[in-house]
Amino acid sequence: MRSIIKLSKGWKFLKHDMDVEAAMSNANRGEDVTVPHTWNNIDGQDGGNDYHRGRCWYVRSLSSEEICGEKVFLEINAAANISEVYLNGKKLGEHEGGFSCYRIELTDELSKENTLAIAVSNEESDKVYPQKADFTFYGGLYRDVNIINTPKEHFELIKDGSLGIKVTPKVDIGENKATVLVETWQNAPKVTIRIADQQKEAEVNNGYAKAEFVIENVHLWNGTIDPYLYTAEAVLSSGDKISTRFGCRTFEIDPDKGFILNGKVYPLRGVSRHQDLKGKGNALSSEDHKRDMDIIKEIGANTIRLAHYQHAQEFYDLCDEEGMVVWAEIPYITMHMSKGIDNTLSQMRELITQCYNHPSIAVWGLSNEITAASAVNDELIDNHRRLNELCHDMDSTRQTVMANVFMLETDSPILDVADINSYNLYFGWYLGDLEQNDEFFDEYHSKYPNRVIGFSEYGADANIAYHSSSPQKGDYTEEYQALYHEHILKMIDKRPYLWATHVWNMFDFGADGRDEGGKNGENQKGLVTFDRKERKDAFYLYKAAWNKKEPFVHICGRRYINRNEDTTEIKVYSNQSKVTLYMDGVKIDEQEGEIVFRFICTINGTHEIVAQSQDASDNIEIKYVAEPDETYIFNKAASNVSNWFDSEQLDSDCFSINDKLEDLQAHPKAGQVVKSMMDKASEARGDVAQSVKDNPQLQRMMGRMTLISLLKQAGSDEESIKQLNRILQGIKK
Ligand code: GCB
Repeated sequence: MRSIIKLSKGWKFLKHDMDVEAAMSNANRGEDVTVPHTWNNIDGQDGGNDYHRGRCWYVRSLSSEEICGEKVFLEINAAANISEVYLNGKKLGEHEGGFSCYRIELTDELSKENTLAIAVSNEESDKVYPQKADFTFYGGLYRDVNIINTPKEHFELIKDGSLGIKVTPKVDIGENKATVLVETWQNAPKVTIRIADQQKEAEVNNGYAKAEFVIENVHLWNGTIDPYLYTAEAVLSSGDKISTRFGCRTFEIDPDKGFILNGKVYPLRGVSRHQDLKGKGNALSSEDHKRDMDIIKEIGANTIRLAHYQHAQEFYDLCDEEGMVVWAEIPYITMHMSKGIDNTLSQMRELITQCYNHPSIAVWGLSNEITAASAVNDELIDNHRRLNELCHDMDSTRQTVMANVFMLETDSPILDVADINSYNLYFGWYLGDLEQNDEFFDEYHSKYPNRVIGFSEYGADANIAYHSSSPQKGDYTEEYQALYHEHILKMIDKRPYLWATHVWNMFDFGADGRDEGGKNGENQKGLVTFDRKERKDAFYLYKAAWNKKEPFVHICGRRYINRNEDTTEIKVYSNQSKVTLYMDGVKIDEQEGEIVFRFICTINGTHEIVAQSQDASDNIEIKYVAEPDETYIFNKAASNVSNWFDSEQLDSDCFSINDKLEDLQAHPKAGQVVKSMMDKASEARGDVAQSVKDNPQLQRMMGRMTLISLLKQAGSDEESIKQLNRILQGIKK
């Protein structure tokens, strides 16, 4: 029999680097912690990019009840980022990579008294990914640590964190049957393998065995419609037994039709997820994972990009159970490291070994925005080729993909490596206009009609404290985020060839390097806040479009209470076809439509607004105020500039900051002014400015933006903007 014992209590934590002897002798002075644990749950979320990145220790003794098997293994489900395991002071192993499971056999080293000491480090490294990315690299033993006791004859546990069992279903949709290959690894001569009501005995050769089964009248794993799961089980005569779930389905991806599940077009529309939570970091409980899944189900998504690394097994399990189609990936992100090639390969090997049986996973992601801070050269392409081959060698059933940064030229040779492609675009947020998203995909699709393309990231930050009736890019209001997503939702709808689309991000997440939008340490592109307590308006936009099951109406702007205007727009998102609006009990209007319903109300005091459809209703309170509520404005300077600019009389024969960069650059004098301004900015911004200079795509895009929008984006101060405008007004067009 196998027993799995969770080592959650009894750990002493030492937040200092030291050798193993010192860790063991100082353990009693350590802090009592329970695992899952991270030491960055607070400092990794408060901004300043100054969270503790070091080598720390977890020490714990093992009781004789815990180590009761003929063979004893330690299972670490994640140790971020690099870890070393010591038993009674002797080093038994180490692991590079903070997101996958690994196991170490303890049997031969066990004594009467046993002390386990694990050093875990999230220090900077030039060979283990991730090192440069927009999220906090929480350090710690942040997933379960277990002891696995087995009989002498047992299934494989060590190699790349193997499950000991691999299941490959091949489905014939026309014949309505599946051929299922089950492979197992063990140190026994024979194995019994079962699926459904069938059982086979298999001989073991060199530790390897296999059996093939045919399932007639196969019950398909059919996405969110019917995510049916089978179980495969393997047993040894020693009593060691393992099981895994699997699903029978076919995935195809077509350049025109997009994603096809079990022979039917099945547009993948969903969200990305990071594995962290306000106050807890990445040390999540099962309830936390479950709640995330419930929220993703509520929005009606049918796909999740599990970014930017391997997630907890229990989350992939939830995806299997709920029918989510998953994009799984390794943290090969932002910047290639010459010394990190082996690490990309080992993280991919572990990801595929450990996640292979999940029916939800459709694609393996090779990298994310890897050309953001690295040149496309032979080494980068070669690293991707090796990853791509590894994926295909290990898994002949799934395709590979990359998530590319917007400034990567679409004719770059790196786009030929993965089977299919995807771009992360933020037009309408960081740079450019919303319509540029549409144009990008139209151009791509007409230029490369035979290539599969998807939209792997898009989003806009919103702080739920900020509000506006005239939302604008960069204002961090809940209203701009909602408008942004309204545009993208329509854009996606008109382009069914997009094989998958993923909102960045389902939840706000920890990015200690960020201090912006009125919050420190958070990326606020989530449709839901970091603590999961508030769903932003944009959440309901998608819910209205995707969730067909639960009738609802949602009135936007429930946090935008104080309104400095006599007439105000009330916007309702709903999956119903008719919505009636009432103010203070009086019917204002009734509208038929889809998803977005807009009403105008005249206000003069405090009002109760009610939206009603046949099966649902919602209500909010708003108030007329004589002065704008300053707490709703993030960037007061930028809003001052806008107010000033609106009231300024501009000489339209002369240039101004309202002109597009490319028009200014084309004029000898105005071009000179802009160039000297940009050179100054370059000096101040180093890296970023250099990559803008070297990038024709980015330059073209900036050329189409007005100078004022670029200045606002760059956070220029009010006085310099005004001064620049005065200079440009002195130059005749
Ligand atoms: C990206 C990255 C993601 C960031 C996101 C952002 O393209 O892939 O890791 O968090 O942009 O919000 O800037």
